[in-house]
Amino acid sequence: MSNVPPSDPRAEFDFQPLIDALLAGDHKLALTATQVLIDRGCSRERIVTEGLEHAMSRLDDKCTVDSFNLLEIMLVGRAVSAVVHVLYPDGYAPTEGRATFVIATLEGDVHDLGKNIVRMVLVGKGFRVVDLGRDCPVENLVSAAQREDAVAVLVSGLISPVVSQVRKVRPALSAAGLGELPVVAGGAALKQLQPRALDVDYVAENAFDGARYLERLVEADERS
Ligand code: B12
Repeated sequence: MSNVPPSDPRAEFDFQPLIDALLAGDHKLALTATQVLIDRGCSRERIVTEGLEHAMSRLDDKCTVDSFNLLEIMLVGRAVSAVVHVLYPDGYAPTEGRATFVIATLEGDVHDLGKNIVRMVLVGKGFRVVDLGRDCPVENLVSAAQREDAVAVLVSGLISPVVSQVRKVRPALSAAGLGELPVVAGGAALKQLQPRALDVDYVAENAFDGARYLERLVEADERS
């Protein structure tokens, strides 16, 4: 550890014990390592981006179309979910939020760890988030946006084939009379693309970047 005070965003933390525990799929050890980071003053944001995301990116070669180690990846996924639960426990946020978002991983894509983090970060900021889960048809996303009076629609995408689903969101919203509703995308397969290529308003680098964009959006809406 450096001498920089822990509250300083430049403070140095050792994320390796957390990354190693996650990659070993050892959720108990991962929780211990997370607690050490929290006790030393590390922010949730850095635990997610420098711990969880970093560990998951190292799993690339175990989860390709050719090679696929389901058990190992699921154990890591369970450890990630356990850490997320500690960072954002149930009841962490008010039930009545200041604005509502709907979020989903679209049809054909079953990845949901990133989406779940986005939901918890937004709930933690006091927003109401309606989570439609994974493998969600575009029609369900649009009808939920209408029913819940959402102020933005959020989509998460981890596999390339889901890009074509994302491109259907805006036309489907327009057909339902919600063409002005902002659409925000995120996740490994989508963040490589420009908003225009996906026909969305914003492509987030990570959950926190997306949350900052949405906060600015809601604040501008509240002022007008
Ligand atoms: C874990 C994992 C799985 C798990 C998923 C478990 C789960 N419940 O999610 C399982 C084992 C089920 C799985 C399955 C498959 N997987 Co997989 N998987 C991964 C892996 C290793 C990690 C993904 C992850 O959870 N990352 C951690 C999270 C926290 O990161 P994230 O999702 O990016 O989210 C962060 C940000 O992007 C952001 N974010 C995410 N969404 C959104 C949305 C909004 C609105 C905002 C604001 C922000 C935001 O917030 C998060 C926190 O900051 C990736 C490799 C990788 N590097 O991504 C491959 C990967 C995504 N999988 C891949 C593949 C090929 C598959 C399979 C097709 C394999 C197969 N042979 O069947 C299947 C998919 C089946 C399907 N139809 O969906 C490929 C996709 C390649 C491609 N471009 O298409 C990858 C990239 C691996 C690779 N290098 O080839 N997988």
